[in-house]
Amino acid sequence: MRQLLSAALAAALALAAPATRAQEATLKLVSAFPENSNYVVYLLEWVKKVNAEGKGVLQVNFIGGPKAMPTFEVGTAVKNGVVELAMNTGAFYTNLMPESDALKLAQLTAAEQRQNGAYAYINEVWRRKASLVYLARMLEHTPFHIYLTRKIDKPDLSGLKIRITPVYRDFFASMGATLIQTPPGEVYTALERGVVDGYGWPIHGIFDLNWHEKTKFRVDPGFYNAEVSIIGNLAAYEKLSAAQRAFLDRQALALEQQNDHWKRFNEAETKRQREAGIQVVGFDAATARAYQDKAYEVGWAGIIKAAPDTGPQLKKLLSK
Ligand code: 173
Repeated sequence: MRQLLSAALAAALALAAPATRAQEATLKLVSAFPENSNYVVYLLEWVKKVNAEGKGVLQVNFIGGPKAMPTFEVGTAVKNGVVELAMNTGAFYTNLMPESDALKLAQLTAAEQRQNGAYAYINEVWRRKASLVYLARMLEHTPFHIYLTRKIDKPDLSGLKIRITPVYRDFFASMGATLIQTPPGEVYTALERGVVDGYGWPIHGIFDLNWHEKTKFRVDPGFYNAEVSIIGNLAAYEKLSAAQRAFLDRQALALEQQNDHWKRFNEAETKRQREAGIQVVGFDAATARAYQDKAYEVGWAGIIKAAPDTGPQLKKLLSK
């Protein structure tokens, strides 16, 4: 009798246990941006929603940010399947494929990119070159700016040491800056020690890591279209069941469809900078126009030089 019971129990477990386990997939997620950035706060809201709606189907396990995995290593970790998902930006994984940094040059919204074939092309290139799936753009409607500890009166950065990532390299070099690359987590220390006289960053987020304490000026206008996206490991994505993949695609799309959030946040952050005493350095209309044109001109030239095979098509699909 005891034997019979345990055989029945074993059979029941063999049927039930693997079935429930196979139904629910868990994907590890890391952030290339600091743990205390507004991007992570925003991301964790999404993770909470995904896990509530994905019970029995798919769960996302947030591992951490640069404390768990250095910013510039996240792309490789996703490519190799060490983690399945990341919140990342193209500038942080140009080691895998230089054209990842082209997403900042988009003049179309993420929704328009899904309609005109840009999203499909990005996915084709990301898969082929880096074994990545490009799931959703979670940041847009957001320009980058130059922030400074010293004033300038024309678009000339000669004699200034400026913190960069690949986002700003060609543009700031064209204005004569001395370039110092750091991940976001090292900007405060670089400012504090006088290693840099300024930095590139979006219109929002300078309060997250207290950079406002060291920032005296913001240069207007802004330039480009800051990009943060959810990328995934291709093999892990393909291993999901059709239902799990559809669920993940749907959750990623829903995140992308919330991007008007950034318009409101950017307005609030601009106001907060003003209230914190950060002064705006502006140019006359013609100079401002030339400044922005130059940003795109050298930006695309850099992409096309580094990726002559895909750069021209990306430019065609992402430009107005
Ligand atoms: O670190 C950076 O300045 C950077 O490249 C970036 C990209 C997207 C959003 C915020 C920062």
